Amino acid sequence: MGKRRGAVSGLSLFAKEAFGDQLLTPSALNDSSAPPSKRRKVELLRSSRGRYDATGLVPFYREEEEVPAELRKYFSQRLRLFSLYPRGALLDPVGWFSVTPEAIAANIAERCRCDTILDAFCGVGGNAIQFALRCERVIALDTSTTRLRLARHNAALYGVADRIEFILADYVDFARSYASLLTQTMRGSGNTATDSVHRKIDVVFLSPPWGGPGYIDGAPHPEYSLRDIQPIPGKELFDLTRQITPHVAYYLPRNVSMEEVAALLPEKIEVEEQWMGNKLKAVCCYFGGLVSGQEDMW
Ligand code: MGP
Repeated sequence: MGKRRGAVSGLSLFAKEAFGDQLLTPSALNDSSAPPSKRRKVELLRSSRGRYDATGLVPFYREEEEVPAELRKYFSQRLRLFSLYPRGALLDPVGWFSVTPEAIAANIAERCRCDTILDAFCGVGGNAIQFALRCERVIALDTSTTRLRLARHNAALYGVADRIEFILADYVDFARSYASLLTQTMRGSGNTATDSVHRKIDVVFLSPPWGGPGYIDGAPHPEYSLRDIQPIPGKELFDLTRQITPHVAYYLPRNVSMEEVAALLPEKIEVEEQWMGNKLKAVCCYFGGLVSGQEDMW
């Protein structure tokens, strides 16, 4: 365990342990009821994507005129979102407004380097791809079949689809099941947090829905409250996650209430501003062994 990188091994059993028969396997993503894929004649691209190709599931925009008005601002940043966008990266509307820009995702992934990381709300895969380039195992959860398929398609463009286990699941349900499994295992074995099951997830990355692009609307600089995080309030989400691992990275709005962030934990927290050029995009809060100077917590 820990901040090492080794050879890729078979992907985890832990999701099966947590969910039992309810686990929706990656094959559930090959949804036959999904719209048929419109295959474009781009043979080189097809061969690199292979079976994960989701072309046709959502539109691939080439020109600004094709893009719905509400998405144009994001389309103009497409190369910052995915540098490989021109090779066919795909985003749905939620992906367009919430994906982490690639350089920021890479910076966060560098901080989170470890064996096994769980991306709790993977969306169209911007973070999971960068984790896969640096960690041994990535488990990516989302409740949207479409977004999981887009994430896997995008991961294939970056050559890392097979390093990520995509799971169609609600993170809150998953985390509750997993936390209860940990408690049972610890009770059964008499062990503490060093228990073997506990070691299976080193870091959890939380990039939850903030309530849409309007999170920053209103008076000049309204403060964003963690209460507005979805699907459950941000403090509850954090407390639940800390039952899985102490090492948490939490991606939050640039206008988040720092008082509320500071109140999450009586221990040291590190808040890193995430800039693109001269624009502050978001903040990432680090906990446990992800905090500089606390590496001994690993
Ligand atoms: P933004 O403020 O909507 O965009 O999102 P931008 O381009 O800074 O807008 P401008 O009009 O202020 O120039 C900034 C960043 O926040 C995006 O790049 C996303 O990474 C992230 N982001 C935005 N939303 C609405 C969400 C969200 O709901 N969840 C998560 N996890 N990230 C989001």
